[in-house]
Amino acid sequence: MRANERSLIDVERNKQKRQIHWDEEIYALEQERIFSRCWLFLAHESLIPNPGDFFCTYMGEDSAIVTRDQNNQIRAFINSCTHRGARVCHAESGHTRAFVCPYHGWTFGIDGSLLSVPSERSVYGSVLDGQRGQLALQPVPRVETFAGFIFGNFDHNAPSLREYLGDVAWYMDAFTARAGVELLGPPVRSIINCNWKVHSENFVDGYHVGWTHQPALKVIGGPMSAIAGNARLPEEGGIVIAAGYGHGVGIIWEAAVGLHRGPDYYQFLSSKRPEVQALLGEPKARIYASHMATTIFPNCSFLHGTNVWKVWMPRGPHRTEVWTWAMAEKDMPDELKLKIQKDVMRGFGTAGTFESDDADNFQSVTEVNQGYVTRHALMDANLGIEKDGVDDTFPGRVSKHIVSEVGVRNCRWMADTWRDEENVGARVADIRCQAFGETYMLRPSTRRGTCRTWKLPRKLIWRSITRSASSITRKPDCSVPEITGHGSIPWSLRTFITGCPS
Ligand code: UNU
Ligand code: FES
Ligand code: FE
Repeated sequence: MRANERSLIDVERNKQKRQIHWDEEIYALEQERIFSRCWLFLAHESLIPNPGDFFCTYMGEDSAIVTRDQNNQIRAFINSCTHRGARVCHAESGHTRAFVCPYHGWTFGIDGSLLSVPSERSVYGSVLDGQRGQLALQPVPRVETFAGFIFGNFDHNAPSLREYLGDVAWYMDAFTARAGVELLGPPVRSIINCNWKVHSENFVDGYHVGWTHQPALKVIGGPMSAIAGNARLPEEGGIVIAAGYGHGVGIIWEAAVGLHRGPDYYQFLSSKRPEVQALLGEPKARIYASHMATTIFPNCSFLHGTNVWKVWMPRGPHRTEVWTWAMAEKDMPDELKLKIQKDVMRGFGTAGTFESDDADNFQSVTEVNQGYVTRHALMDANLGIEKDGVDDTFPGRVSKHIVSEVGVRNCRWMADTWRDEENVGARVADIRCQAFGETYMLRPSTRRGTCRTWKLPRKLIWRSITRSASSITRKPDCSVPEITGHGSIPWSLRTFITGCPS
């Protein structure tokens, strides 16, 4: 396939070929060029609080183990034995002194080092002596954290996590900088029959919220119900931000508590807002009281206010595994954390109200492309194009309207990766630096109100929209119960959430 940027993305008219949601070849390129060199969310420090704790996840389709070693250092490895390649750790998470490979018993330390090889002297003699280092579990070369969120990157030359997060970090301060946050685990897991991009894009799509979730919004009531059916989409109701490297943020002002019932979350936020104001100033204090939907490209999204943290894991072009945690501020009372956990699972767990609405759309915009003619047609991402601009206070390319596809138009990352195809023969590292360099330079430096970005050609990648039923399939091998009990979640609630018989 010619993964030709021009043939897949019309940057002048903000159109994208629907093939990007269907074709195997594009998916293979995404694994190579996006998931093997972008920063990928792995875990949160709160999920592995003690030395010896580990959490298993995926980076693209690569199985990975995140650990806290004996020196309290966070590390990540490929979850595959350096002997014959078997999966070393089969648990989802837990606490251990070592990982013993089930195949032949090679044993690795919590820091990835090769600790022992059964019958080594008699079967290997001294052959392995010089290769101990090489035979450690393959490390993920870059592991960095922001606000306790652990990210990994396979690319030695990638910019720092902080630089990669860019303006998203500025927005995340609003709820992470005061007391810090934690993820309440274990996550619920499901598989949705859709392309992974549909998810990450949907979380910067405020347009669907009122329409797709109309019934749920009406049932729940509260400030967010004003947008039910998109009956009112007041211009001053929010802003949408393209935040560099493909990230996007959507804010609905003063609506943080929108999807929670009862007064306790509202009371908590109100009582802490002055602290946020004193620490970070008014713009971030206002964000703290607002609802904020964000995608950190390419594999995670969160909802501040609704307390949702999700990771998207590609499982082939037409399938995505989704893990959902509740996110809480560390100093919330336990009862509030439990309430948040219930609210999150009711709305965004496997069988959640919002989740079901969304999953129907996700599946639909993927599977409709099975049709040959459909697949070669276009999607449109022009919503809000006339309002793309800058703001003196809020960084990024800001659309001053409650809904906009500015975050979708911003996703030029994949355009860069596709362009690489035309540089075949150049060293991979050069290609990658070029892509990063260009993306980075095109990021607006808007904090001082200067922005050239919107004069540049608008690059765009994807877009999604609309619905059908029963598109969530429970992961067949449903989650094994936690043994070490990292999460504060009681077993009965976990059973309710996952639907796993105990
Ligand atoms: O963008 C979203 N996914 C979202 C925004 C969901 C609920 C409320 C607001
Ligand atoms: Fe792990 Fe052989 S594959 S010990
Ligand atoms: Fe939604």
